[in-house]
Amino acid sequence: MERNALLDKPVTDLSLTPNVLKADILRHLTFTIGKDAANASVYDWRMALSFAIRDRIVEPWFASTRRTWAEDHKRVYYLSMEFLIGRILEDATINLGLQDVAAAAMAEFGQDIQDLIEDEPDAALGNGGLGRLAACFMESMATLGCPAYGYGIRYEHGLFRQRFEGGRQVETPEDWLKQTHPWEFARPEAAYTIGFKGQIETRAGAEVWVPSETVIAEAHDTPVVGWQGKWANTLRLWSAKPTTQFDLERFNRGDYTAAAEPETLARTLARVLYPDDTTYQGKELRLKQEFFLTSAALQDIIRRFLTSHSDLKLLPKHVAIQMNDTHPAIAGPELIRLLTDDHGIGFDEALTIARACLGYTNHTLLPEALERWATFTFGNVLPRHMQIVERIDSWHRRAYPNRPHYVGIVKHQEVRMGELAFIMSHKVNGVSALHSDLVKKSLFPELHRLHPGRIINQTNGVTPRRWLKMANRPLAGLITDTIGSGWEADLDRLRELEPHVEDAGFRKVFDAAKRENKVELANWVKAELGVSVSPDALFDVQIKRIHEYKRQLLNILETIAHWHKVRSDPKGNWVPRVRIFGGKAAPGYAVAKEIIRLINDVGQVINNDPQTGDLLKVIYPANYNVSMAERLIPASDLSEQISTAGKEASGTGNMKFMMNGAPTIGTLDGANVEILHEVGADNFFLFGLTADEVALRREDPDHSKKAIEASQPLQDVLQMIAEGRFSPDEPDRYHGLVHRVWHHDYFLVAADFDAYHAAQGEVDRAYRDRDRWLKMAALNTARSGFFSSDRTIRSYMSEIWSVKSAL
Ligand code: 26V
Repeated sequence: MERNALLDKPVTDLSLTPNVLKADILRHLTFTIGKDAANASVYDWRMALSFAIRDRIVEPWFASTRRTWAEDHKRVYYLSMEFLIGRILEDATINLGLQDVAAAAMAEFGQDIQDLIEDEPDAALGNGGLGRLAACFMESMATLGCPAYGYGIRYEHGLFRQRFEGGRQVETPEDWLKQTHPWEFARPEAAYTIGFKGQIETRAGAEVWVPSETVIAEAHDTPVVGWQGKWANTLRLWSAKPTTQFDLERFNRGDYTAAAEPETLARTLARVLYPDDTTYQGKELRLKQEFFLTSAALQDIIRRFLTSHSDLKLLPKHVAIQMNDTHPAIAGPELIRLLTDDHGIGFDEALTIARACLGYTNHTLLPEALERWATFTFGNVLPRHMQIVERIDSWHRRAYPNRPHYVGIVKHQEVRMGELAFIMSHKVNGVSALHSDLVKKSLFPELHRLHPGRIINQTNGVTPRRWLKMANRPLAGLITDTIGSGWEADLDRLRELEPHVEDAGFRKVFDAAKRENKVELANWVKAELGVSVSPDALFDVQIKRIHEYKRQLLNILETIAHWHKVRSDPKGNWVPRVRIFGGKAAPGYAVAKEIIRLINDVGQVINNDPQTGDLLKVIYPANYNVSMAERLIPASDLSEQISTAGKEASGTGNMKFMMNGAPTIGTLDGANVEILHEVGADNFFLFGLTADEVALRREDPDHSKKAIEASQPLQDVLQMIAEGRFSPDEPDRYHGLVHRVWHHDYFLVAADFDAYHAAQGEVDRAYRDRDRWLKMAALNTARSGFFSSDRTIRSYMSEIWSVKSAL
């Protein structure tokens, strides 16, 4: 298509000098914030800078939207209950290429831009991997010029804040919207009514849903700008408003609580992010949140489609909808409902249209995290959808007469959201090679047989703009000095570093870059925790949600074994280590909380042991979040990815460490398998049972007892914990925990202990050989190109969405 030159012409000039930007900042400080430079606080300056930067995004944003309309591009709609964005200011500034100009402008106002950057609270609208992946995908879609909208919920409170009291996790509400959030635009005109409960009535032969509760979903748009500002997409988050402000009639009748019901529902709906990604609980409010997001998104999608088209049969040609896990899986029935009940299309045709639009990504195999709703709850909250789900299920049963009787969407009075999402999608994907294989073999074996080719793999990735360019300036600078610029959007080019790895001069600078990050982290640890750590020590880091399957317990047990060994020979040639932990436990997950307490208790003892001193420290800063990851990962020497094989769907932190030159100690799980493949066995510390061996080992009811009896170091460690060495004020604090390792060790901590201990010994040996270590570290960076989320998104675009770049 011929490009209209006007579309590409920016209204304002993006090429900026510090003086132009300075004028803009001052204008915003004065007229938007209403402050005088003489008494502006860091917050005021951050607001002024953020608005000045935001102005620069609006241009590519409008241009992108105009071009999408003018060229009638197919659009991607990414539906996700979580977007774990983190801070926005620095990311946007870097993608616009304004970091130096902005720093210079702020310096002239006497402000250190770093202070402003760190003043911004994280947008923490997610729990962990799944939400952070959605944020990386948004950035990559913008970078690649893939016309896309992210749809989510504008939670008033993001993931809780974590504190430690006596080593125990204490949660407090997160409050990111207390201050002005300068990145969004409220769109009160983009509002939809969302219904719940009520009855189905038959009117003129047609079924009509008459909800008894309603709320309004109101849009808030955040532009997401890609690398070099060439394209920008929209993250549209919905907040809830009451349909009727107040029911005066009911109030006058004395029914005060009922009068306030619409307001109460609206106030609770988007109030808080569910913080438990471990165990699924059939909570009605969660189902309402899921429907709220999904219905608002689908109404918005159809409205936009009908602005320029009239035949809804053509929807799949113009619209691709991705369901991020089953959380928005109500999209299948809701799309059918809108097409049939509101637009008069027949059921079979509506089902065909819906399935051609929808794709489903599975992110977990853990049975306890799989969503299924009691038909009672589901039918009560969404009575019309219950009918449609049953109709989909019986259609599928008839269409596939070979379907075994035990397979289906509605079974044992439950609606299984995985099966629903599968049947309503044209493509189902796992998030790493191993995981996708297990999705076929163990999660949906029968559906896979009935629909061969529907399940595909899309190995996760992370955005190198945030996780390398922004988070690790020293290394990013070295990369650009060595291979030139352009790698940021073409990460396979990091391979060009490989020949330099043999160059001692290059290794020296690589080492210096890592050290600079480590010194900075050491200073931060001192300031935050009051613990001194040496930047010459090996920084060994495990940061992720606390889960039994991720095995932070294995890590801390091995830490104790190591401590025990060092104490027995304090003059030995030990590699000094700092074992760093970070992560939150779901508030109701007692076992995970016990592990947190143990790590902190062990840290107390080890960090105050004069015999081991600088040789071993245990550091666990509270409230791990995206910003903390950006600080820790570039300063890491060793990446801990030690989940029980078969349990971690992919992992994405593992990729960030690799990019930042930290070799992995890990099991053959999730994307570790592909990291090992890319980096080579010489540059990866592999240990532990494979997924198949795990399954076999579990058949022996005494596997943990046998493993412990065969391992003196593990016996000693468990003995020390059981005796109260780390809880002298309450010696039996960990009796339960020790008992579980002996007798109920589902995640095979004991079975993998010796192999992990040995692999840690390998790490020490490799670290002592400076040249060997630096080569390993640099090769990890050089071979990490595959893990750019640009590669992942290109693959979704061609294999699932059939969307072309608009650039
Ligand atoms: C589950 C649930 C259950 C219902 C209540 C709310 C809720 C919220 C979150 C989740 C977790 C979904 C699974 C998840 O986060 N999976 C992670 O996805 C990452 C991105 O694909 C992947 O790297 C991690 O290995 C995987 O654990």
